[in-house]
Amino acid sequence: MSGFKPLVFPTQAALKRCGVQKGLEAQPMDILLGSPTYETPPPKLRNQLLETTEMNFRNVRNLIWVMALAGLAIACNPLMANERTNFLVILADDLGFSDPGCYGGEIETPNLDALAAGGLRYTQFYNTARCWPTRAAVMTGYYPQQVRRDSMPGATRQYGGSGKRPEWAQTLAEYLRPAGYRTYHSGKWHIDGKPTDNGFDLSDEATRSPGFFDSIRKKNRDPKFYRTTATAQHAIDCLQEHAEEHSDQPFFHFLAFHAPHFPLHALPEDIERYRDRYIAGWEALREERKQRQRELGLNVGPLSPIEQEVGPPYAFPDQIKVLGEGEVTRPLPWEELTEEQQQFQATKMAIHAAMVDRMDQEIGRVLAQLKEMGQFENTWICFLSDNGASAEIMVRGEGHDPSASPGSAATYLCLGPGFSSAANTPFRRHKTWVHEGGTSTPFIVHWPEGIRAENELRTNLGHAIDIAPTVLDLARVELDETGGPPMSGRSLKPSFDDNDAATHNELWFYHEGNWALRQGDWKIIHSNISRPFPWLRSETAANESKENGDWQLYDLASDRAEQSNLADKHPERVQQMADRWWELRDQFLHDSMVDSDRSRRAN
Ligand SMILES: [Ca+2]
Repeated sequence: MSGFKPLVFPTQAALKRCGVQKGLEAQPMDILLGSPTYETPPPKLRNQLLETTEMNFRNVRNLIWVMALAGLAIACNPLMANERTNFLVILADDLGFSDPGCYGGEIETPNLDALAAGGLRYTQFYNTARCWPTRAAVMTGYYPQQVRRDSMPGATRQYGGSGKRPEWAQTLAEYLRPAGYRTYHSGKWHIDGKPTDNGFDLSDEATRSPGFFDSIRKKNRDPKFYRTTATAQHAIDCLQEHAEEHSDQPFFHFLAFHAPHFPLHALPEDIERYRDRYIAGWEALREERKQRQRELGLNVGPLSPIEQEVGPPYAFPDQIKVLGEGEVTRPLPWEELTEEQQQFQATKMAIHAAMVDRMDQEIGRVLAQLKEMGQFENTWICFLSDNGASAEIMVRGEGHDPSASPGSAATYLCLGPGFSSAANTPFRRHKTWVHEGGTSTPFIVHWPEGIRAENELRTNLGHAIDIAPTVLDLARVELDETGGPPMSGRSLKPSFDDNDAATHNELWFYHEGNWALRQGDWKIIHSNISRPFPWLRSETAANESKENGDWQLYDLASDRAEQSNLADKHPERVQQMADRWWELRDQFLHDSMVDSDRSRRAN
């Protein structure tokens, strides 16, 4: 790690603390002009600098005022260092594209909606379709296959959930800590190694339980424990300690909720608020969400038809028997379900909604802490999900007691393919698959100090790999990439104020036999409906070859529902994109084999 340049400049919040409020909007950059202390102003101020320069100071009186204000800013802000941008990356687990209210959901998410209203919502932002690969992407800026955190055809080393990153694949925290940042992690990790061995000062990763409640088998069970609340509380504790003991440093916080991943566990009072909400069924909910997306102007394409033949990606027939007559493994027409099945399915969706609702409430508590610290405006906040909503159905952990209240600690329920289809509205398929339903995520960005736009949509292509380079760009940390390949992600900064700013033109996908490449609006995809033997997946991936590629081609500009296969119409394009998929696979395979001697544990 070398060459990082932490820079220091006054912010509007700093000036407000000094009582300099009036007139600031008109001339904040004048302050910077008058001071030799500051090397690079933040984007909002930089634009105003250009405007001010063109004005060329109409008169000397103006200049004197400017110099005086600059002196005041320095004099009353001795701790300029803590005005460097903070970062809060909030990651949800198995949340569907349309679950938050600001993406069309009926679930109450006022805190996420407020972040969207004060910032940006991206409508073409992607994850990797699965938990651990997305986390690796977020934390390193690389596709997970480059850093051995997901399998790919031809990969013979240990990849996937138990793969160990190459030495050069540092985490964001490992970049930021030597640059002066305090680094915090709260919640789920699912990356190789421990957070505190990978650049984080504090983490609660060790506090595990089989579900969202304390273990029912524990003697001294804490009946009040709820994981989502505990995760947020850890984040708040970290921030409070930061304010008390490290306020001269900026911070990076990775807040990774387990919600709303299975088991569906929620607090009774939260479930109660949604208990009767979903009895009209998944088709009705999809139509409702689609209509709300139209009203929000999201422009994410038509509603894809439900795929009745697509059920859970892994088959556990014996486990499903335990769940009783209410469970169904296919998203059948709602009217064909028995009354018992309808009630059971609607209850599961109510628990899912309650989990999302509670997560939003807890996000609100964390945001309130930031506001109390005076850091809300100066913290770059983003929110996303690690994959689409899940069609999986299984019973793990401490098992399922059919006589227990649904959503309580003794139950083990999963959302399943019916209401997962609704959670992913309007897209096709679910977590694990690389169709739009598996890989599309809400992406909310909020940063009043650096982004002028409020309540705006962004259609720029983006991916979880972009978060690390964006954060490092805003933190002004220069990358030392001598030990490994360049990051695949790109800084999203140009898109903050410009919906036409170039980001990616190309995104690559692979997960468990599901392949895709997006180039502009074109997407090729090749996929399997079901892989009932997940324990074979590494061997299966290693043996997959070009000959297996039965590609479909979609034009996402008009067909984000992935319904009209144009492969026969454009065979040359399919061939060119398939070749490109393999070219990138070759590169990623090469990258993953590169080991370097660079010490990544320098700090
Ligand atoms: Ca997940």
